Amino acid sequence: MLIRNTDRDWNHRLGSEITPAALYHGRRDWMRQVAAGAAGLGLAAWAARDARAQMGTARPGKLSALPAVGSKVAGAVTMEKLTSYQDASTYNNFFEFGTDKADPARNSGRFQTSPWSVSVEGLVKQPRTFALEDLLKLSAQEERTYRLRCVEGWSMVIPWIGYSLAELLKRVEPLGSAKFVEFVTAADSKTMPFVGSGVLEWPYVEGLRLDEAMHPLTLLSFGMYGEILPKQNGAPVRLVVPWKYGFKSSKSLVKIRLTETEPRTAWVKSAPQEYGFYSNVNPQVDHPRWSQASERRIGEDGLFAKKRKTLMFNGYEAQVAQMYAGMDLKKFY
Ligand SMILES: Nc1nc2c(c(=O)[nH]1)N[C@H]1C(S)=C(S)[C@@H](COP(=O)(O)O)O[C@H]1N2
Ligand SMILES: [Mo]
Repeated sequence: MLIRNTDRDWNHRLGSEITPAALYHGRRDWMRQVAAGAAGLGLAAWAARDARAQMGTARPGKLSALPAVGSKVAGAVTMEKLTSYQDASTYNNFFEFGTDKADPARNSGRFQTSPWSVSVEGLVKQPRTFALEDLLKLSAQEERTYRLRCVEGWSMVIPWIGYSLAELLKRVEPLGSAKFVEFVTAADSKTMPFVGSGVLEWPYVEGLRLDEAMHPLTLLSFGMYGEILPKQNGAPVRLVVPWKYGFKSSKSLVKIRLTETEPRTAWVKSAPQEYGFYSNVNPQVDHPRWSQASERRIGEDGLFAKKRKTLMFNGYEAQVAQMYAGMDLKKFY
């Protein structure tokens, strides 16, 4: 998967700034007060956001739809130190905007995220197209701090904002014949410079089994660090599936389709021998070209920083292992 895990990549990050946790939590307290007093969802901020640059320092604006407390979903909170906002918004994979980690922040400025809608279709009783404004209000938003482990061997800890995808799927009433969910993402060659390139087949398509999609940890996310998602992180709405390799977390979603057969995902199409449909984080199953036993946490990449051991299901084993009982995880990787 376009691997560029060279030392060069890591060395330029040595000087990266770390957002002090206290600062972040102070901001959240402030937002809590704002949220308590505000009836709306801060839609003005969405409109204003497009006017700003996306170069890491410019922020997309507040997302005033936070809950009073953290997540109610088991496993959605971790005590681990947060990755800095700066790192999380400038070291990205979003191949529609380029293959370098810095490309998505650099090249996504022209991408339009408003107006936006997501159609939910296929094997459902109530197919429907949701305007972003309606999606935002569909369910109470929670803050969930998840680890995200990229298949390339790095990880981050990010406080996402959103609600379980299950809340949306329940509204459209899946039919008994639905077994999988396909996620189709934006592919606008006018504003996404690598759409049309041979890097992948476009649009970027991912998929989950229906029970995985309905699992409470599977998050439909609109924001991070108390703010609207930056474009490079998948604005205006993306998935976060924390027990799977990062590429399963599709960004800038436009269509969700329930199907009977396993969706043909972009990575399975481009390199089936390297990427399986399941792609659960698994330190015991090597990628054909490298080990998955350990990872580097972004922001801890000093010369003497130790690698961390990668955890089974990225540390979410207690919550998700049951879904794979009896499956040979070496075969269904
Ligand atoms: N549409 C789309 N979604 C995508 C990708 C992509 O190239 N296109 N890259 C994936 C990969 S490989 C990873 S690791 C995560 C990275 O998410 P982040 O940049 O918010 O950390 O997004 C995933 N979602
Ligand atoms: Mo990734």
